[in-house]
Amino acid sequence: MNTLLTDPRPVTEELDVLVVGGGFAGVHQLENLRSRGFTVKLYEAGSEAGGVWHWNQYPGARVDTPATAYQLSDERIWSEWNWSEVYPGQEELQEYFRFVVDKLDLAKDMRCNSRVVAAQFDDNEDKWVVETRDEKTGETFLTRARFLLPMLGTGSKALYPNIPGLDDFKGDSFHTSRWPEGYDVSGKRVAVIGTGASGVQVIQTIAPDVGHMTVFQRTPPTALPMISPKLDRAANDELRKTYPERFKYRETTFSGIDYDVIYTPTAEISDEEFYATLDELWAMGGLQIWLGGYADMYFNREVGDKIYAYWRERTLPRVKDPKLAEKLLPETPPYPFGTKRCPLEYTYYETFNQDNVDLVDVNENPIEKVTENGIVTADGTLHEFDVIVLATGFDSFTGGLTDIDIRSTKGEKYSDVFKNGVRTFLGRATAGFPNIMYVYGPQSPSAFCNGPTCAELEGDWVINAISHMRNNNLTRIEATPEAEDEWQEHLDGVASATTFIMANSWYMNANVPGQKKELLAYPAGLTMYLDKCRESAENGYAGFALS
Ligand code: N01
Repeated sequence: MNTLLTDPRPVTEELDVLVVGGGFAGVHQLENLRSRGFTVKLYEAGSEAGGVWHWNQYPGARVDTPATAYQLSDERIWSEWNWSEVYPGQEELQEYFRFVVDKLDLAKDMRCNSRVVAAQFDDNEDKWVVETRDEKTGETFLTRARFLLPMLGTGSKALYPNIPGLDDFKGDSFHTSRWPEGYDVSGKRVAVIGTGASGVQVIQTIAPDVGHMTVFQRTPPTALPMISPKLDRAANDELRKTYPERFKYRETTFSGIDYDVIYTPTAEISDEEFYATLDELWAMGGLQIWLGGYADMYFNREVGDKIYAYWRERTLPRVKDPKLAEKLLPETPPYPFGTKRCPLEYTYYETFNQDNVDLVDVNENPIEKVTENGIVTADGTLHEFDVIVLATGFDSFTGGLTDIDIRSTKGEKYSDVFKNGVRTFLGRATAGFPNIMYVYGPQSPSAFCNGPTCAELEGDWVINAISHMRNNNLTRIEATPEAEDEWQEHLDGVASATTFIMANSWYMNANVPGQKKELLAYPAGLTMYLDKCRESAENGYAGFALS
């Protein structure tokens, strides 16, 4: 048990609110709490704001939500910022964050290179005592804040595979989200483990430069073609006229983007109409056929299988070797279409036509161990490499929280409280952790919702709750166990009707060994979720104990 409450060190900062994390959610909190007169600071472990766009510097990192929706709705930003294309790359998003920080004058209230490592609640004061480490000097310091807002997103905790010998490798090895700045793979023998959205982007991008590449695939992705028109100043000016309407509209869609799923039951339409619609969606490119497709796919496996077959028919001709094609795009869908995230790609499938690119299906030929020189597979082959890239994803929903030694009022860690499954009310807060509220947290729409949309809409709920407390001289807000039970029941009810539960996806938390397999992204859509949040607030924050 940490002893921050009796720690003799002086408190460096005394705050109303400590925001942790400088992605979209954290930045929105900082600016809007500050403008309401709260004393607030944002601590960020990285050297600047940007969240995933700061950390994920692997070659080919690119957003796959159109920039028209993937941005803040603050007019001071969009009235001046110009996007260079519909799906901007990582560096452009980093520039965007620099622009936001500059425009809103955020830097003076941010502490970068500052990693929050522990927190304990002072029951007498209703305040969190927080320990933070300066990442440059290693020094630690204490902060006291009424509210602690961990705005950690779903990509802050890299997930490393449990492969024996990984530390023995003498070459270079790193996770995609820790790609060393400027690291060049030209001419090198490269292994990539993992074929999710990060794997697909890095594989297709480095393929022209590598000496040799072996891709270790566990589950084939259903990657969709990205079409990213360039945007000049005039195009940006035209788009600007549409932004206010788009931002309003994105609050009403299933995923918080500026297009929506099709709610028409597929049983009520002809096959002709079904496929004509798929043709239209396919022509648009991007995630349209998935997040803008027939909602039935999420409830009816047969519909998902039809879309899978449609996707496969269009993608199959791009892979020359039929055996390889069957690995990359098996005839039998490996999971219901849409229940695992569809990555976006340009040349992913053509990459495997290169003579210097191999695929190892780890289901058939598992990775046994890593040695000094490479990877040994079950068939006894030593695959020699200069570099091993771990595109193995994230401990997405709770990894950020469990990484910090935050103690509940009973002295428990999040990992203790979540050991039999995640507990939250509204994906917003957990009993035993007063005055902590999440945005984009587990059991909120999170992975199913466009980041900036939820950062703002969920974020505003938090800001309003904190303002409500100030206005009513309240100092403590805490989710009740009864509300958590009800939320769980609601989630289970919706989840059990969906095909998501049929997949071993990170949405199902199935990627993290030892954690409960459960759907941790709210599956009933953003609008229903916002209604539930509103209902609580309008009823005096029902589901929370306030004092
Ligand atoms: O991670 P993932 P990601 N041995 O978990 C495999 C967002 N994102 O970083 O599918 C072998 O999706 C694993 O296999 P399986 C986006 O929301 C956005 O790619 O679990 N393989 C899978 O293939 C995305 O969904 C953008 O069977 C192992 C891969 O590693 C989320 O981040 C770009 C393994 C992990 O895929 C995460 O994407 C990138 C093992 N031991 C990411 N362990 C854009 O906006 C794991 N795998 C563009």
